[in-house]
Amino acid sequence: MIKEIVIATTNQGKAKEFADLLDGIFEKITSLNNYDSFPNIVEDGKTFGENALKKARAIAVFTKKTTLADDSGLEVEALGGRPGIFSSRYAGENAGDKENIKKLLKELNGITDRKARFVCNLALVFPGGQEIIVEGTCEGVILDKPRGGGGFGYDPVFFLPELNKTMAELSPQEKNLISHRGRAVKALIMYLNGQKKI
Ligand code: ITT
Repeated sequence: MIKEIVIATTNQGKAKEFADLLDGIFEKITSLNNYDSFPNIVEDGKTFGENALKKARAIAVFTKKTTLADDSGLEVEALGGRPGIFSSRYAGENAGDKENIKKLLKELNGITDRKARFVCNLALVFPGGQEIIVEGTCEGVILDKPRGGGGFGYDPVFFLPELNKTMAELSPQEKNLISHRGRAVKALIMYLNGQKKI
């Protein structure tokens, strides 16, 4: 079994979720927040999978350690799948979560079809070169104002009708059980355990 894994992210929200999701599976879990410097990776892929693989490959070469990268985002049906791969920079290159949410709500103003889904692609790259990609999704609807203080990103406006809560109103454990990231991690663990071939 793999002992140590580097999560190729600087996003604190993601890093925290991975620390919980992978606890007990790997002995040591670090992220780019543990490194003083690392290569700058331009996310110029056309899909979540391409971007995840690009991040994982670059950081695996840099660290020489097994590396997991997440590329994820929000796809809104009425917006033709936007913001999609541009979710983190939807309102601009240096935009924060609040600005991105504000832009999303403005674009959806007056639109009744609020269906959306979160998508997460994970790329696991081993120092020897083996690569695994898995995907997880989570369906919901976009509210017209934020609710809840948990999670990160678009969580306060992502409503889960079956739970009658936004993603930001779930505990970290509840979010990990049903989220796109939680589902992708489950698929990855199944693959690593040899239960599923890709
Ligand atoms: P890294 O590339 O360093 O991992 P990033 O935040 O730039 O960090 P992405 O390019 O994958 O990562 O963008 C993902 C964005 O999608 C993220 O910034 C959020 O806006 C949104 N997102 C992804 N997962 C989310 C989640 O679980 N809850 C809310 N928003 C999420």
